[in-house]
Amino acid sequence: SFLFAQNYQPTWQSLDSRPVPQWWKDGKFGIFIHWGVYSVPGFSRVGAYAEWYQNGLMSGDSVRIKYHKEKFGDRSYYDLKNDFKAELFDPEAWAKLFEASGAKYIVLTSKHHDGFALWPSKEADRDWGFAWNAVSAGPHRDLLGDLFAAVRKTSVHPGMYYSLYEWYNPLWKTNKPKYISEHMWPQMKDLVNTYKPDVFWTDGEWDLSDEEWKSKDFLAWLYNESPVKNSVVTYDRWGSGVRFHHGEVYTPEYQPDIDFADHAWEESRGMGFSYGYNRAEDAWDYNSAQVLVLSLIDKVSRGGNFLLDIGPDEHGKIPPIMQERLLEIGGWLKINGEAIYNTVRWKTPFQWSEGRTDYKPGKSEKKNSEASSNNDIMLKLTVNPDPGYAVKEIFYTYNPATNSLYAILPKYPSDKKLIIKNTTLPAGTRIYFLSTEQTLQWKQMGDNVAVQLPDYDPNVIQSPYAYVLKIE
Ligand code: FUL
Repeated sequence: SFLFAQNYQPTWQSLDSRPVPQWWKDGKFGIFIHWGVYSVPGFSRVGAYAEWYQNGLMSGDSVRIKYHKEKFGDRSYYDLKNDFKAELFDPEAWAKLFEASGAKYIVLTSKHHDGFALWPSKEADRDWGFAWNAVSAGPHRDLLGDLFAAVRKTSVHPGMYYSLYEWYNPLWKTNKPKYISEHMWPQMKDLVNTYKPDVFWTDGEWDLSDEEWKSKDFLAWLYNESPVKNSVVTYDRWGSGVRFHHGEVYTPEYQPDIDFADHAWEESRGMGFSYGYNRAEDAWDYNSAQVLVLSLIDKVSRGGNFLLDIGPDEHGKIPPIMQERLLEIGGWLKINGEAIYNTVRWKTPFQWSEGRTDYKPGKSEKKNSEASSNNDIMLKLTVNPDPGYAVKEIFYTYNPATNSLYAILPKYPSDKKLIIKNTTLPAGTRIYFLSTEQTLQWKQMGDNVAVQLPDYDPNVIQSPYAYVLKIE
């Protein structure tokens, strides 16, 4: 089909008018991958980001400094590149895992704040003055290119993260305009032209303004002229003060309580408390599959996407606990995915539970109030949650193309009754479990719909974590 020439201006008014590509809005679930030299130590105290290891060493973090001394002696952070070998890296296996998880896109760190490039970037080596990319050093392999090639053979869209700033790049330290024009811009264009990412997720923007980064010029180029002008998705990290104000997709980060009713958004977080792999974390620091599934549902019901992070190790292995979580999420999506993909925020994103005896309000929470923040369920889900604590009784999603409403229940009601509030259904509406396709009895009771559920039978309702009713 003929595509009209695009003519976005380098102003937020113009750039913000670009529609978010539909594939991304429909996809809902992506996998973030933080992988680099920081995967060698793979360490921080629990609760801090392991990918900030180098910064910790330089800024006096005693926990990281002690660990480094004991494990690496006098070796510098840069020396650790020699241990980043990725000798077990199997991009085809990764791609298959991603597809099996039900994710529709990935976002790989092409370069994090330490400046190490996962692709053969000549600017990296030139401006650091030594080998500082994955082909000239470490694995001696184009990790980004190889992963993109494998992912392209699946239904998953390849995307990348890119840090604008680099903590200790000599050029950044001495001449920021030169760093931007001779290092950053050429790297960004190289990445887009060579690898044609469907997602370009910038970060590390906060030190300078969007004017200084020339972000709007870059976006105009990306949207008007680049090879991915029709497919690429971008975010809001383009300069200090821009986040949550301009840009395509807003990026809450470990901020489950932030909600945007009228703007595209995607929350990212790790399975535990870090993006980069953190060996200090134990099994109980990881969210359960149920919590991760409920996190996805919670965001999707509010019109958002979920970018769930994994941290491969220096050998190129995705830690099995992360693989397992992804497969568990994929198992749920296989049965219930139609309540997630291609849906939009319904007029009522969720319904609070009423009169729940197991509900224990926390400090910042108000009971059964639409006015309270959205994080009630999430606060408890962040750490070792008891799913019985869920205070959202029903999450809703809606597919406008098929006019189907989905009611997603984190907990099977013990009285087998479900009241869908403030909803009038036409006679002849069918309500059934996605997992069993069993048709259920319902009746209109004033403004509410009462649904009669069958006895709970785990052998029949093969859908752990959350139960989905389709209303069509
Ligand atoms: C942050 C970074 O500083 C973190 O390391 C991580 O990459 C996260 C997604 O963005 O701002």
